[in-house]
Amino acid sequence: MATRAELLIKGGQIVTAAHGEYPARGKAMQKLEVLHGGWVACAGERIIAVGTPAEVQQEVELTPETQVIDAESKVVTPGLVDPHTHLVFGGSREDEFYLRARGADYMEIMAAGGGILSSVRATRAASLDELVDAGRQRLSWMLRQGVTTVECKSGYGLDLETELKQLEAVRILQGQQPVELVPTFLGAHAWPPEYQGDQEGYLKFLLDTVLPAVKEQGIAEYVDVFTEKGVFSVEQSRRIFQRAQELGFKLRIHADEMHTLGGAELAAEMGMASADHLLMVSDEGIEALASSEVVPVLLPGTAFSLRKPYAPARKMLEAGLPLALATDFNPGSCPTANLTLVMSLACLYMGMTPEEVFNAVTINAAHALGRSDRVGSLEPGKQADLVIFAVDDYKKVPYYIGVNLVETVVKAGRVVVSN
Ligand code: IZC
Ligand code: ZN
Repeated sequence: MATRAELLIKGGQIVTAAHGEYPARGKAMQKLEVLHGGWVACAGERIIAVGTPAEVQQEVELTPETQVIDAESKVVTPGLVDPHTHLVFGGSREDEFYLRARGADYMEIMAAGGGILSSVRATRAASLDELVDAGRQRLSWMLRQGVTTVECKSGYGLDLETELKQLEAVRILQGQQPVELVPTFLGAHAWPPEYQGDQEGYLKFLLDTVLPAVKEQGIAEYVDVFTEKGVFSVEQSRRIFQRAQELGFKLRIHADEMHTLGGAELAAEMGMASADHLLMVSDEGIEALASSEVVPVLLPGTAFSLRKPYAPARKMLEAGLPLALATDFNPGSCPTANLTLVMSLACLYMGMTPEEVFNAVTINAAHALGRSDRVGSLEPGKQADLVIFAVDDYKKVPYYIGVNLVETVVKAGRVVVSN
């Protein structure tokens, strides 16, 4: 007997990654499946049918109880996935925004004791409840933009207690609101004030104390390192990643953001899930990524905000790489929670097409978080995470820059935003 549909969405344009191997790589990123006048049926947390009205009616049972959403002349896409954010932090850094607007350099502000260290002071001072409240507000911004899965990094504690407090805030937030959260430990985000002049001491503390404690608590899925000149060298990063891998963590990296350091090569060497930023990636780095399974996560909002050159997306696509896009939402280099704005920036400044950017924020972003089997496309069996945009063509989503076109968001089969 056919499964009863609890929710039926009548498109409109049903837009999703082309069926096939995930992630979409290189040329395949230009393909998007667009079903005009299609329907999507859901039951419980899952999608149970996608197709023409006739196909869906044949496959599922529609009853008077089925909730119907009319999305005719609208666009229906998978819930968007943001695979790189620093969601949980105390305070904010609008003072630095003034400085940067007048030309101050992000890394110079950090070297002078501001930047990340300013957020470390505020995060250490914040209570768990304050972090949870701030995080919940930011997640509501994201959800209203159609984002249903978000990666969240720690890295504003740089001591055991505060790193765990941030990750605990993520765990609490998971139970308080609908966005699915993917926790990442980023204890190697900066050198803490207590260890100035004793880098070896902090590395030992991370390897011997903090990483095992984070593992023990089962509170993070990934380990990330800010591999950058003046922060963690490639050699220091490799040691942290090796220990993390031994403990069973999956890996992601801040790679080649301000300088060409070889973070991309390290990601390929260690089989990381993602290599993020890549503004300054070398040709060798691109080659190394091309012979790996690493997903490059590009963050054009950061290049925009820091007025830096954009990552060479077209070169990477020509090399056959599977690009994802993320906001990099954080209090310093990129205080935007708007993933659709990032899609516009990717089109305008990295030469990506609307088809490529949709793949980058859905199936490829899901793959970068190890979730492409569950989310990131509209297919029977996948979680019912969907967005309805109030435009008649998906190309208009990146085209209307910075305008929130989201009308409805469905998370795991439940309507969670209705504008
Ligand atoms: O707080 O500035 N780049 N980490 C590496 C950041 C930016 C976050 C911040
Ligand atoms: Zn980051």
